[in-house]
Amino acid sequence: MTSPLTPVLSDTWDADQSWTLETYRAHGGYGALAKALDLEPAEIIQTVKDSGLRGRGGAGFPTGMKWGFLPPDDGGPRYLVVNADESEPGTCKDIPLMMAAPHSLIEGVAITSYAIGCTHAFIYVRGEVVHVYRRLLNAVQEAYDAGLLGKNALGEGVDLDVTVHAGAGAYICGEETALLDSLEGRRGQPRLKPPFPAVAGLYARPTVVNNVESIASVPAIVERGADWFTSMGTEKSAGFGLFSLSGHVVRPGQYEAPLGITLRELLDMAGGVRPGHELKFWTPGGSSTPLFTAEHLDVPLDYESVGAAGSMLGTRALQIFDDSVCVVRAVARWTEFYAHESCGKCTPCREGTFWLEQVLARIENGTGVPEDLDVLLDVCENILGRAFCALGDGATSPITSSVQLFREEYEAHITGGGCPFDRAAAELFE
Ligand code: L3W
Repeated sequence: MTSPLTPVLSDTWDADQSWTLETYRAHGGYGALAKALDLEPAEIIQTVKDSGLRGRGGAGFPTGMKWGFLPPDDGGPRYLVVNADESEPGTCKDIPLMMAAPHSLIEGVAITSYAIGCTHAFIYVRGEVVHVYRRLLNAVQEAYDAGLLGKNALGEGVDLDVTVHAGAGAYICGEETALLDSLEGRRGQPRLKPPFPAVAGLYARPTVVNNVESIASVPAIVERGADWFTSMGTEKSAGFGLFSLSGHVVRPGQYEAPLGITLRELLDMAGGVRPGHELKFWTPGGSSTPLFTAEHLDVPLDYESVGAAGSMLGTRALQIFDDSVCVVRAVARWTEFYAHESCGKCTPCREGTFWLEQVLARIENGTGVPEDLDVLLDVCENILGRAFCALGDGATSPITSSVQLFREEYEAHITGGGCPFDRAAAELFE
């Protein structure tokens, strides 16, 4: 059987000192930038549009279309901001990418900046991951020293400065407008949209905000062409992506594969669920996406199919939970996260996540009452679509889907006065 894997982004990750400019160049790195600088900016934008690349940060918005939303050049600055604030529970693809191949991101930043007419780009990285911050700082310095960044980069008369900025560790700063507020030195809280960042973003100037993986995909698209990219994946979900398998799986890690692959195929490559156990539930795209079960093993992991099956592809963070796991405990834990990370700007999310956490805690510890399930669903209904940003909606996804899929398990906690599961058995295994 030929492997369904398509290593492109992860192609050099196992190379010796893969993060250095020398290794990256030895594998053809920065060839796409040289090619891009011979093209007109509009040609690059058209190639990315034709490739069908969709945002890899969770929403799946078409990347080339987003670039195309920038207003015509008025002589003032316009910015590229890379959202490297990976914080969604289970999502762990951008950090390995930046650790193993920071130059693929920097090359993508350089090409994108040239395409959109930006001379100062920012990479906003999560504050807690100091090792990534350091790696990016070193890689950016290497690129400056090699003349790939700075004034007259590559001798082609193109200027580009890149600033790596570390946030202070708040999930909300992964929301693009909160990220921009944080980058401007304010407390990170989402802004009202519209105006979208493309029109009024950083310092109220036109700004493209893209995820790390989206930008790192650009060099290969420019180098190999839109047709190559669309030859993988599905018609509406083109190309490949990093699928992050974690939890009760024999070989967790990053599996780079075409969109449309199934969890069954990925589990085949990852050694399956841990021996002696069955798959119980999983997240297709991080904790903000409705849960799936073993019934969804053959759902193609593309935006349309996952949506039609009632969830979201999100960040392709596939967290695998086997039959030893109490779903109430898992959902309560995620909800603690959302309540803790709610920025407090809007009432539905601030108050709603607080009450969801309280109700789930009492169900889990055995003091829940039969009405609690209705209370949970009612609070979720009052958050969904009423919160200021996607954090509120995301907090409701694991709750509503788990009550739908595992209602008896919630009821068993309430009628049985506590958790029927053996917690020790649910621990992750080596
Ligand atoms: C100009 C328009 N731009 C939309 C742009 C918009 C943004 C992008 C997508 O949420 C999801 C969320 C999480 N003119 C535009 C326009 N845009 N219309 O398109 O926008 P949107 O609002 O659909 O999504 P979002 O607010 O970016 C992201 C899901 O991702 N998620 C969370 C992931 C978390 C991380 C992390 O940890 N950093 O990635 C997981 O599933 O629930 O649905 O750029 O400006 N007319």
